Amino acid sequence: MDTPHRISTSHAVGAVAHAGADAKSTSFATAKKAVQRPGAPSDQLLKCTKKIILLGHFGVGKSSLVQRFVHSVFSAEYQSTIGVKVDKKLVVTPTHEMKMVLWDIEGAPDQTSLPRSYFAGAHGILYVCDVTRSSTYRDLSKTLPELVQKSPRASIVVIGNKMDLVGEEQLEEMRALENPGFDFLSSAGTGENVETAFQTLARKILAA
Ligand SMILES: Nc1nc2c(ncn2[C@@H]2O[C@H](COP(=O)(O)OP(=O)(O)OP(=O)(O)O)[C@@H](O)[C@H]2O)c(=O)[nH]1
Ligand SMILES: [Mg+2]
Repeated sequence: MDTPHRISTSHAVGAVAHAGADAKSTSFATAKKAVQRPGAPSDQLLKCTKKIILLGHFGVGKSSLVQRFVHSVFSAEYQSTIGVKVDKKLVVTPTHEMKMVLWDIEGAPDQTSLPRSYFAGAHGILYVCDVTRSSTYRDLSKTLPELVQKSPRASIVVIGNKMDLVGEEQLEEMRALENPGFDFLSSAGTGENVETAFQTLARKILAA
């Protein structure tokens, strides 16, 4: 499996696959070719269903990202998730029509404390950090291997969410860093890179 917390060129393909809220994508990866629409007519696309789990500390924006991605809405109100909330969304890639079953899981600073059932059968992990709180990404180099151990077959995308809350200068600094190792910066608030992150995860899963 790809080293999950590094930016790879495969992200660049996913980074521009969907027009929409984040059409002006600012993915970390340098997107060279715009793939605007899937290659095959929808009736020729292979159908699949994949379990995606959203993980990360409390309040980093997991539920907000799901709300933005599935329902195109955002609320500034914080309602902490208890347990897990499941939602669904169809994602179209050039070859597949993927039904993503999204498990929006309660926040936890220590992912190893979560029930094994959350991880069971997961094909993809969206690991969410909050760029305004370093405590949510400080331990990434320890956390990611733990996730791989718990879910060895899952593809992982790491995002630094709430990019709308930090200035451009700070964003540039974060982009230049090897660490913390975000694949994308995103904002559930504005929608920036939300579609991109899920598209990239879909493609990573299909390529695994
Ligand atoms: N400005 C801004 N606020 C955000 C963003 N994403 C989430 N928030 C806010 O952050 C707070 C927490 O968001 P949630 O989506 O509930 O976070 P969560 O990770 O699901 O939290 P838990 O369920 O407790 O783990 C809410 O007040 C959201 O409105 C973002 O991209 N930008
Ligand atoms: Mg939540």
